Amino acid sequence: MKIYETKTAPNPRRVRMFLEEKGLLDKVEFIQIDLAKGENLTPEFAARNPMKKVPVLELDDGTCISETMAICRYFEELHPETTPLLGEGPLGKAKTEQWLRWIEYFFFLPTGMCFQHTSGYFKDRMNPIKEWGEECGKNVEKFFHFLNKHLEGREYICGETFSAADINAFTTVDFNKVINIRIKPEQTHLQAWYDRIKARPSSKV
Ligand SMILES: N[C@@H](CCC(=O)N[C@@H](CS)C(=O)NCC(=O)O)C(=O)O
Repeated sequence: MKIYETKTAPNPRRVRMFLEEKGLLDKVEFIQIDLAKGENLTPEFAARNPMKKVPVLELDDGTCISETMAICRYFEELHPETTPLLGEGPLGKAKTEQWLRWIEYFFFLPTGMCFQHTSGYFKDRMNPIKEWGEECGKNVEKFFHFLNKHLEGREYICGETFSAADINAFTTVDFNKVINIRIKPEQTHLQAWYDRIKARPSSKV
Protein backbone atom coordinates (compact mmCIF):
# COMPACT_ATOMS: atom_id res chain seq x y z
CA MET A 1 0.00 0.00 0.00
CA LYS A 2 1.14 3.55 -0.77
CA ILE A 3 0.08 6.89 0.62
CA TYR A 4 0.72 9.96 -1.50
CA GLU A 5 1.21 12.76 0.95
CA THR A 6 3.11 15.88 1.92
CA LYS A 7 5.03 15.69 5.16
CA THR A 8 4.35 19.30 6.19
CA ALA A 9 0.62 19.37 5.34
CA PRO A 10 -1.98 18.90 8.10
CA ASN A 11 -4.33 16.37 6.44
CA PRO A 12 -1.60 13.77 5.80
CA ARG A 13 -0.36 14.31 9.36
CA ARG A 14 -3.78 13.25 10.66
CA VAL A 15 -3.45 9.96 8.75
CA ARG A 16 0.13 9.34 9.93
CA MET A 17 -0.85 9.94 13.56
CA PHE A 18 -3.86 7.65 13.17
CA LEU A 19 -1.70 4.86 11.72
CA GLU A 20 1.00 5.27 14.36
CA GLU A 21 -1.58 5.04 17.16
CA LYS A 22 -2.74 1.74 15.62
CA GLY A 23 0.81 0.47 15.11
CA LEU A 24 0.25 0.34 11.34
CA LEU A 25 2.59 3.06 10.11
CA ASP A 26 5.09 0.57 8.66
CA LYS A 27 2.37 -1.15 6.59
CA VAL A 28 2.43 1.77 4.17
CA GLU A 29 5.00 3.27 1.80
CA PHE A 30 4.84 7.09 1.82
CA ILE A 31 5.40 9.00 -1.39
CA GLN A 32 6.04 12.73 -1.10
CA ILE A 33 4.13 15.16 -3.31
CA ASP A 34 5.42 18.76 -3.49
CA LEU A 35 2.26 20.89 -3.27
CA ALA A 36 4.11 24.19 -3.72
CA LYS A 37 5.49 22.91 -7.04
CA GLY A 38 1.98 21.76 -8.02
CA GLU A 39 2.86 18.05 -8.23
CA ASN A 40 -0.74 17.38 -7.11
CA LEU A 41 -2.09 19.21 -10.16
CA THR A 42 -0.69 16.86 -12.80
CA PRO A 43 -2.97 14.57 -14.87
CA GLU A 44 -1.15 11.58 -13.32
CA PHE A 45 -2.06 12.71 -9.80
CA ALA A 46 -5.60 13.72 -10.80
CA ALA A 47 -6.13 10.16 -12.04
CA ARG A 48 -5.61 9.04 -8.43
CA ASN A 49 -7.67 11.85 -6.89
CA PRO A 50 -9.70 14.10 -9.20
CA MET A 51 -9.90 16.65 -6.35
CA LYS A 52 -6.08 16.94 -6.63
CA LYS A 53 -5.47 16.86 -2.87
CA VAL A 54 -3.33 14.80 -0.54
CA PRO A 55 -3.50 12.35 1.12
CA VAL A 56 -4.39 9.53 -1.25
CA LEU A 57 -4.17 5.86 -0.28
CA GLU A 58 -3.37 3.50 -3.16
CA LEU A 59 -4.06 -0.18 -2.55
CA ASP A 60 -1.91 -2.90 -4.13
CA ASP A 61 -4.54 -3.49 -6.84
CA GLY A 62 -4.42 0.20 -7.81
CA THR A 63 -7.67 1.23 -6.08
CA CYS A 64 -7.34 4.76 -4.73
CA ILE A 65 -9.05 6.20 -1.65
CA SER A 66 -9.03 9.95 -1.03
CA GLU A 67 -10.21 11.97 1.97
CA THR A 68 -8.39 11.77 5.27
CA MET A 69 -11.26 10.31 7.25
CA ALA A 70 -12.17 7.79 4.55
CA ILE A 71 -8.58 6.52 4.68
CA CYS A 72 -8.71 6.36 8.49
CA ARG A 73 -12.05 4.53 8.33
CA TYR A 74 -10.56 1.98 5.91
CA PHE A 75 -7.77 1.09 8.37
CA GLU A 76 -10.17 1.05 11.32
CA GLU A 77 -12.31 -1.56 9.52
CA LEU A 78 -9.38 -3.48 8.01
CA HIS A 79 -7.66 -3.96 11.38
CA PRO A 80 -10.33 -4.52 14.04
CA GLU A 81 -7.61 -6.00 16.28
CA THR A 82 -6.00 -2.55 16.70
CA THR A 83 -7.04 0.18 19.16
CA PRO A 84 -10.34 1.64 17.96
CA LEU A 85 -10.03 5.36 17.26
CA LEU A 86 -13.45 6.05 15.73
CA GLY A 87 -15.53 5.07 18.75
CA GLU A 88 -17.10 1.84 19.96
CA GLY A 89 -20.76 0.82 20.00
CA PRO A 90 -23.63 2.89 18.55
CA LEU A 91 -23.28 5.77 21.02
CA GLY A 92 -19.48 5.86 21.06
CA LYS A 93 -19.29 5.86 17.26
CA ALA A 94 -22.00 8.52 16.95
CA LYS A 95 -20.40 10.82 19.54
CA THR A 96 -16.96 10.45 17.94
CA GLU A 97 -18.47 11.24 14.52
CA GLN A 98 -20.21 14.29 15.97
CA TRP A 99 -16.87 15.61 17.25
CA LEU A 100 -15.04 14.76 14.05
CA ARG A 101 -17.57 16.80 12.09
CA TRP A 102 -17.52 19.74 14.52
CA ILE A 103 -13.73 19.80 14.37
CA GLU A 104 -13.72 19.50 10.56
CA TYR A 105 -16.37 22.16 9.87
CA PHE A 106 -15.81 24.68 12.65
CA PHE A 107 -12.06 24.34 13.28
CA PHE A 108 -10.05 22.61 10.54
CA LEU A 109 -11.78 24.24 7.55
CA PRO A 110 -11.66 27.83 8.87
CA THR A 111 -8.02 27.24 9.81
CA GLY A 112 -7.26 26.15 6.24
CA MET A 113 -9.26 29.06 4.80
CA CYS A 114 -7.46 31.56 7.06
CA PHE A 115 -4.09 30.15 5.97
CA GLN A 116 -4.89 30.04 2.25
CA HIS A 117 -6.66 33.40 2.06
CA THR A 118 -4.26 35.44 4.22
CA SER A 119 -0.96 33.91 3.06
CA GLY A 120 -1.69 33.54 -0.65
CA TYR A 121 0.24 30.23 -0.49
CA PHE A 122 -1.86 28.77 -3.33
CA LYS A 123 -2.37 32.01 -5.28
CA ASP A 124 -1.24 30.23 -8.45
CA ARG A 125 -4.42 28.11 -8.27
CA MET A 126 -7.00 30.16 -6.32
CA ASN A 127 -8.11 33.74 -5.69
CA PRO A 128 -7.21 34.62 -2.08
CA ILE A 129 -9.61 37.02 -0.33
CA LYS A 130 -7.80 38.46 2.68
CA GLU A 131 -10.97 39.66 4.49
CA TRP A 132 -12.50 36.16 4.25
CA GLY A 133 -9.31 34.65 5.64
CA GLU A 134 -9.35 37.09 8.57
CA GLU A 135 -13.00 36.34 9.28
CA CYS A 136 -12.22 32.61 9.34
CA GLY A 137 -9.38 33.33 11.78
CA LYS A 138 -11.90 34.89 14.19
CA ASN A 139 -13.98 31.70 14.09
CA VAL A 140 -10.87 29.65 14.78
CA GLU A 141 -10.18 31.75 17.89
CA LYS A 142 -13.77 31.07 19.04
CA PHE A 143 -13.21 27.33 18.65
CA PHE A 144 -10.03 27.48 20.76
CA HIS A 145 -12.19 29.06 23.49
CA PHE A 146 -14.94 26.44 23.04
CA LEU A 147 -12.44 23.56 23.23
CA ASN A 148 -10.84 25.02 26.34
CA LYS A 149 -14.19 25.06 28.14
CA HIS A 150 -15.08 21.58 26.89
CA LEU A 151 -11.80 20.10 28.12
CA GLU A 152 -12.27 21.27 31.70
CA GLY A 153 -12.35 18.03 33.72
CA ARG A 154 -11.90 15.86 30.62
CA GLU A 155 -8.85 13.85 29.65
CA TYR A 156 -9.74 13.63 25.96
CA ILE A 157 -12.24 15.28 23.62
CA CYS A 158 -14.69 12.36 23.65
CA GLY A 159 -14.22 11.81 27.39
CA GLU A 160 -11.99 9.14 28.86
CA THR A 161 -10.76 7.54 25.65
CA PHE A 162 -8.24 8.90 23.15
CA SER A 163 -9.76 9.06 19.66
CA ALA A 164 -9.34 10.46 16.16
CA ALA A 165 -11.09 13.59 17.48
CA ASP A 166 -7.98 14.27 19.57
CA ILE A 167 -5.76 13.68 16.55
CA ASN A 168 -7.75 16.05 14.37
CA ALA A 169 -8.01 18.79 16.98
CA PHE A 170 -4.33 18.47 17.94
CA THR A 171 -3.04 18.68 14.38
CA THR A 172 -5.33 21.68 13.79
CA VAL A 173 -4.07 23.49 16.90
CA ASP A 174 -0.51 22.84 15.73
CA PHE A 175 -1.19 24.02 12.18
CA ASN A 176 -2.59 27.27 13.59
CA LYS A 177 0.98 28.32 14.40
CA VAL A 178 1.44 29.16 10.71
CA ILE A 179 -1.34 31.76 11.00
CA ASN A 180 -0.07 32.87 14.39
CA ILE A 181 -3.08 31.63 16.36
CA ARG A 182 -1.90 29.95 19.55
CA ILE A 183 -3.30 28.65 22.82
CA LYS A 184 -3.68 31.65 25.13
CA PRO A 185 -2.13 31.57 28.63
CA GLU A 186 -5.59 31.58 30.23
CA GLN A 187 -6.72 28.52 28.15
CA THR A 188 -5.27 26.16 30.73
CA HIS A 189 -7.54 23.15 30.01
CA LEU A 190 -6.73 23.28 26.31
CA GLN A 191 -3.01 23.63 27.10
CA ALA A 192 -3.05 20.64 29.50
CA TRP A 193 -4.83 18.50 26.88
CA TYR A 194 -2.41 19.70 24.17
CA ASP A 195 0.57 18.72 26.35
CA ARG A 196 -0.97 15.26 26.95
CA ILE A 197 -1.37 14.62 23.22
CA LYS A 198 2.06 16.10 22.41
CA ALA A 199 3.61 13.57 24.83
CA ARG A 200 2.32 10.67 22.73
CA PRO A 201 4.86 9.18 20.28
CA SER A 202 2.31 9.61 17.46
CA SER A 203 2.63 13.42 17.68
CA LYS A 204 6.17 13.07 16.29
CA VAL A 205 5.34 11.22 13.05
N1 LIG B 1 -11.04 16.98 2.43
C1 LIG B 1 -9.69 16.55 2.12
C2 LIG B 1 -8.81 17.79 2.07
C3 LIG B 1 -7.41 17.49 1.55
C4 LIG B 1 -6.58 18.76 1.39
O1 LIG B 1 -7.11 19.88 1.30
N2 LIG B 1 -5.27 18.55 1.32
C5 LIG B 1 -4.37 19.68 1.13
C6 LIG B 1 -3.12 19.46 1.99
S1 LIG B 1 -3.47 19.48 3.72
C7 LIG B 1 -3.93 19.73 -0.33
O2 LIG B 1 -3.71 18.71 -0.93
N3 LIG B 1 -3.80 20.95 -0.89
C8 LIG B 1 -3.27 21.14 -2.21
C9 LIG B 1 -4.01 22.14 -3.03
O3 LIG B 1 -5.05 22.68 -2.56
O4 LIG B 1 -3.57 22.37 -4.18
C10 LIG B 1 -9.20 15.52 3.16
O5 LIG B 1 -9.79 15.47 4.25
O6 LIG B 1 -8.28 14.76 2.88
